[in-house]
Amino acid sequence: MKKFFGVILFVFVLALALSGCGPKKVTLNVNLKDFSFTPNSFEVPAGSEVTLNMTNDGTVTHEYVIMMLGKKVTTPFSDDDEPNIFWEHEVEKGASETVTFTAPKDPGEYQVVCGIPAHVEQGMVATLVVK
Ligand SMILES: [Cu+2]
Repeated sequence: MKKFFGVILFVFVLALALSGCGPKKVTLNVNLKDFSFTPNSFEVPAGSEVTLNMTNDGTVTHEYVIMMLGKKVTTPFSDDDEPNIFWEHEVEKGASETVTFTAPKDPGEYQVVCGIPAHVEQGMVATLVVK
């Protein structure tokens, strides 16, 4: 009987794997510069597994900071903005990194900024559209 349930479980797991009902996977590329994101608009399916290829072509460290839905940075970017961060990653000048994160489950437009002091003010703002 134990073996029977083992087979059932195996078939179930196999069906789940083949049906592709796991999270969608998407890849985004972004170039960080002094002081912009290229591109400056990104689109991902809600809840998807995002692979983000980041290249910092600038002369200083830059960040990719996703704010929570409905939250925008109040310049200057400071401690009061920290609780409103959904996800963030920092890349040193001249470096390239590939990182992954799970996209928000709620559709909407999320503000993306660089959290290094004065970079938002100089134009490091983008949008992540979750569909
Ligand atoms: Cu920056």
